[in-house]
Amino acid sequence: MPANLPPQYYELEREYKAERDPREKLRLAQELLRMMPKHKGTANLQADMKTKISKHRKTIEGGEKSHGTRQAPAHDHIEKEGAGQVILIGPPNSGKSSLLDSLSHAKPLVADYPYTTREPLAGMMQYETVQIQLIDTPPISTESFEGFLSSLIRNADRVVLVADLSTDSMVGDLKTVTDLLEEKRIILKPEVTDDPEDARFSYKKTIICAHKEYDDEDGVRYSTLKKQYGDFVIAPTSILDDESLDGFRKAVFEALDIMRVYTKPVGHEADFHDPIILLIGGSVEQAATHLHKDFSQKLKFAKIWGEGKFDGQRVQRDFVLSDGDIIEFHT
Ligand SMILES: Nc1nc2c(ncn2[C@@H]2O[C@H](COP(=O)(O)OP(=O)(O)OP(=O)(O)O)[C@@H](O)[C@H]2O)c(=O)[nH]1
Ligand SMILES: [Mg+2]
Repeated sequence: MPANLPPQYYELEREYKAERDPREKLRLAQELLRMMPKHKGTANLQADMKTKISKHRKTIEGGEKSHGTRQAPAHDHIEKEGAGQVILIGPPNSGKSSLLDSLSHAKPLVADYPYTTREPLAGMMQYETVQIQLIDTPPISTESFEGFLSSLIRNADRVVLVADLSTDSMVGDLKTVTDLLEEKRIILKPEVTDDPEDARFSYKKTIICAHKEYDDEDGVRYSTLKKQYGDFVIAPTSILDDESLDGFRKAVFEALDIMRVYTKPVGHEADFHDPIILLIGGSVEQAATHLHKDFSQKLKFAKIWGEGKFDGQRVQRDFVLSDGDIIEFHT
């Protein structure tokens, strides 16, 4: 029985064979298996690919666990922390490290020459009551594209593309970044859906940071950016302007499409320090499950305080919550 594989399969298989990064190789192998039509004619191929997937997994785990020998730290994966992981990417010298420096306690190297950052660095950014993880990265240009960047970007919840408003090469530099990402099958989009247009690509929800805004005399470059990237959320920033940095925090939070729900034990005040983070549209049941799986089963009803509700309004488990709601569970 012929395998009857689609042409995209062979295209992806070529990329798979050429790929050197083990995580990316694993991802491509999984994608190839997914693309394979599932019938008798592909049974051997399927088995073969499953073995390869298992081998790639072992290589990655082996690399992570290997002790005794000193290994370079793996840069292609950063453990997620906080309410979301957001990666700062962009052309050389655009101000990615300065942003992380101004928005977190991390201490990245900042310098007035390009190619300063060689390794990714994470820091936590506070936005009101939540912590969001930011990752600073090495620059992307025709001269340099670190192999680990693709995995880091794919794994992040959101992307911030940092545009440098102090330079005339802004538009060209950004295009270089998006072109190089496309070669790695990563597409930056203002909005993404659960249903990818083309399964071979990774579509990443992105906002644009219009950085060094004070160096854009008469706002010409900002207008150009607006024209070229009008569908994206654009946050103008400068490390010299705290208000602009607050605007950036808010834009990043909103881009994550998450909300905060505060819990209130019966007879006590609400706890505003450690909100439950849910995706927008989350229900009372999801909030309960977030606390504990069993807890949701025991739940009889909840009382809610928040905008557009009566204080202490009694609601059922399928009630959809909003950002900032206070919830009191009754079991
Ligand atoms: N005027 C102005 N300069 C800034 C701003 N933010 C950063 N810079 C300067 O821009 C230069 C580059 O900053 P970095 O933060 O090192 O830039 P980067 O994007 O991390 O650079 P690479 O790691 O080399 O890609 C430094 O001289 C910073 O002081 C800003 O808001 N306004
Ligand atoms: Mg840097």
